[in-house]
Amino acid sequence: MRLEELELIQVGIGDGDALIVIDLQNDFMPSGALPVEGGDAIIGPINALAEKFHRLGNPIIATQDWHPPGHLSFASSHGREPFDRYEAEGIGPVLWPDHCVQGSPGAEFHPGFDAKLVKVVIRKGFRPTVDSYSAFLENDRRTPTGLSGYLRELGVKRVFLCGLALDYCVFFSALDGRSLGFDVVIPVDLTRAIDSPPGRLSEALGSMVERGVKFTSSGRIAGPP
Ligand code: VGL
Ligand code: ZN
Repeated sequence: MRLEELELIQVGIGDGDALIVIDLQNDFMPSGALPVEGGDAIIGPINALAEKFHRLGNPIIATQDWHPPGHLSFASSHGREPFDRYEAEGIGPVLWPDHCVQGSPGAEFHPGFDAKLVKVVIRKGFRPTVDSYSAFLENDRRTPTGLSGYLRELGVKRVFLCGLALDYCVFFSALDGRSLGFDVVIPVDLTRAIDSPPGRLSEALGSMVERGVKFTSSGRIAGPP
């Protein structure tokens, strides 16, 4: 499935909606360690959407990939090359360049991201041997980040997911969000994909559609007057 084939819905922000901004960090920007093409182009439009949520009093949550040095998802930890295929419990399907190392400039939010509107930052991927793509569950598929409990306590029923990368962290967050009982909407123009290994993005889009994830665009989201 291709991005152009997605059905995009019209949607209004209402009670029970939260915005989750995934991994808008320097290392995922075009000049970063794990560059996502066009990753910087979505920052301004994400700020604009966050402003709408903020004005309506709806919560905004951000995630931050936050790895210790020598994390097992790094190719360098295995003497391998970035993007080599590698599958192990909690790691894979490919190995990554060293990225988002705790406290490093690459792990910081892009300076253009308006992080002052964010209520809670969920840091993930800090256990040395387990990766964490999803905002909800680590890659062992068992350990919660605490986000679903937080959202439930706020009365959140539907999450809008944007940020990086569409075929990894946004993808797993979307599927886990569905499994945990949330409606999930992705404004596709506010995301970008890694698409490695090849075909990854189209597979991810197919799985998300199958699981009832809805897609929209920033222009189709009605905000406050
Ligand atoms: C991500 C690969 C490795 C992401 C994080 O944010 O999508 N991808 N770590
Ligand atoms: Zn990572």
